Order: sequence, then structure tokens, then C-alpha cells
Amino acid sequence: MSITTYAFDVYGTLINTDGVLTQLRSTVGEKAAAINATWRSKQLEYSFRRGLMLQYAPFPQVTAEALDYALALHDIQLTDLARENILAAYRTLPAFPDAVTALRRLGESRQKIYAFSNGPQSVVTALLRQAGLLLYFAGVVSVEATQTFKPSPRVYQHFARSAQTAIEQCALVSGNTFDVLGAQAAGMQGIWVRRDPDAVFDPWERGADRVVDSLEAL
Ligand code: 2OP
Repeated sequence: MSITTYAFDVYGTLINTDGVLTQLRSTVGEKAAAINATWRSKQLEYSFRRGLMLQYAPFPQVTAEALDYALALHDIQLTDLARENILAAYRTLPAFPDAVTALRRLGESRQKIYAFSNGPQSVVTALLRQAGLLLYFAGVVSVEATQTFKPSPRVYQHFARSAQTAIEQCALVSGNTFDVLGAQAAGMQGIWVRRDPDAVFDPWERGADRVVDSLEAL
């Protein structure tokens, strides 16, 4: 069936989570890159664990707990103010440079495009607004209403219902392979944005339906 509706993942696809590195470097110095890598992987791990445990917590809480883990692992103690400044930087992350051009071009076509994220509706809306991307979307869909996280099939089903589109006519666009495989398992088409040519797709039984090296290639 032809694709009529696109769901764009937010963190790591439209929004560059490395944008927080500047704030991290000014606070923790040369450990910033290592702490950021631990932070991002723990943030996602916590969302997977909470989904499986049926212990949903809002993504900003998952993000803050993952930051605290990363700081403790790297033996960094911060003042509350320094920690809050880092979390504030997470709320003002920049768009990837290719996002605006891609969304503008897609907007000229007849397809409907949505932002689709683990983040709560209000947080993702504010993040996309400050990044200058909100105006390109028909809407923002959050997993919040499902009280679980990607890659649960329930969140992709929730997206299709929210977009009033048959799930087979929806495509997920994401830089995160767990998201692409989750969407495909739920019946959506999966488009993997592989910005890093050295990135590896999970060697599961099914690859991405489509691979692009940037959002503009869409
Ligand atoms: C999202 O925005 C965490 O990238 C993931 O849903």
C-alpha cells in the first residue's frame, strides 16, 4: 500500500542530541563525550526497561536519571545548578542542518508529516518550536498516552490512530535502528536515516525497508 503519512522520530533524527556537548564540556571538561555517550545509551536502556516492567515514567525523568547514572559512573559530582543547566540544554537542542530543507520539501508534497517521540507532548512541542521545526508538522504524536515506550507495538498503533491512517500506509523515519525495527514489526514501513556511514544496522532477520544518508535524501 502506498505511504501517505510519515512519522519523524525526534531525538537523534530531527534533533541533534550532541547539541548538549557544549554545556557538558563547560561543566565536566574532557569527560563530556564519554558522559554524553553513556547518558544517551542509558536513557534508551531505561526506556526499554521501564516499558518491559510496565513502570512508565515521563521521558524527561528517564533522561535525568540516565544523566545521574552517567555522572556517577564517571565519578562527577555536580551542583544542582550545574546539573539543571545541563538538563536545560537538553530542552534547547538544535535541529540537524538537513531537517528544515527536507521538511519544507516534504510539506510541498501531499503526504502528511508528524513528529513522533518518546517525549511528552508538551516537551516535544516546545523542543521543536525552539528548533524552528514545529511549523512543518501536521501534528506532534507522543507515546505518553500509551504509558509505554518505543519499540512497543502499542506506540506505533497509537501513532496510526492519532494520524487517522492505516498503519500500513505509515512510514517511520528514524536514525535509531530500534525504532525502525519496532515500527516495521508493528506494520509500518521503516526508513533508517544513517548519517554515520560506519553505523551498523542490527543483524536481525529483517533489515530496514529503506536507508537514506540524510533527511534530504528522503
Ligand atoms: C524519540 O524521540 C528517543 O529518539 C527517540 O522517541
